[in-house]
Amino acid sequence: MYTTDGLHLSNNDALRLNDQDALLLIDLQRDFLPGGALGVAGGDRVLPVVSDLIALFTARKRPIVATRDWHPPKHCSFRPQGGPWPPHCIQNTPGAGWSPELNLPPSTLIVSKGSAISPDAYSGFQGTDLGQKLHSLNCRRLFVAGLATDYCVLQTVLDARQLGFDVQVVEDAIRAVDVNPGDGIRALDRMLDAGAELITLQDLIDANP
Ligand code: VGL
Ligand code: ZN
Repeated sequence: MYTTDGLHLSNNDALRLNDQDALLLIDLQRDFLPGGALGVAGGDRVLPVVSDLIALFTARKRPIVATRDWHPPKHCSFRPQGGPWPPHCIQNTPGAGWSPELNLPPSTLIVSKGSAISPDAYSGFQGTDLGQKLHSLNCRRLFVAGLATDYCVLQTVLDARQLGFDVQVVEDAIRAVDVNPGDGIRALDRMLDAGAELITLQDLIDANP
C-alpha cells in the first residue's frame, strides 16, 4: 500500500514480526497427510504455505516450534482400544515422521503429545512443556499453522488463548478433518470467539517486506 506521497506502508503494522513472536506448527506428520493412516483431505496443500512461513520466521530469526502426535502402539484413541481413530502417529514409525516436503530447520523445537497410553491430547499444551518453552523464549504471540483445524489446531489455539498468548491463525495453512460437514468452519468460529485472529500467508508477507 502506498500513500499519495509515495511512502510505503505495510498493510498491517500489527503483523510485523517482533522478538516476542513464534511460529507454532501443528502435527505436520505423514499420517495426517493424504495416503496416511488419518489423512486429512487437502492436508498436503498447506505444505507450500508452511514452507513460506518457515522461510519468513527463519529469516527473521524467530523461533519455530513443531508439535507432533506421538502415540504408543496401543493408545486409547485407537479403535482396537475403543477409541475414535484408526491407529496413527505411532512413536518411531514412518507415519509419525514429518512430511518429507517439510523442511524444518535443525533449530526447530519439537514437542511430543499423546505419548502415554491415555489420555488423548489434542492440544499441544496438554501434558507437555510447550507453555514453559514458549515462556522461556519470552514469546507472547503465536502464528499457528498445521493439522487438523477441528482437533489439534483448535484445542492448541484455545489453550494458547487461555494461557494469555496472542494468537494469529494462518488460515491457508490449516485443514480440517470434517468428520461432520462444517466441523472446520465451526472450529474457526470457536477460535475467533476465544480471541484468536485469522490471517493469510499473504497478510504476513505484506506486513514483513
Ligand atoms: C489429531 C485426531 C487424532 C490432530 C490427532 O492432530 O488433529 N486428530 N489425533
Ligand atoms: Zn492422535
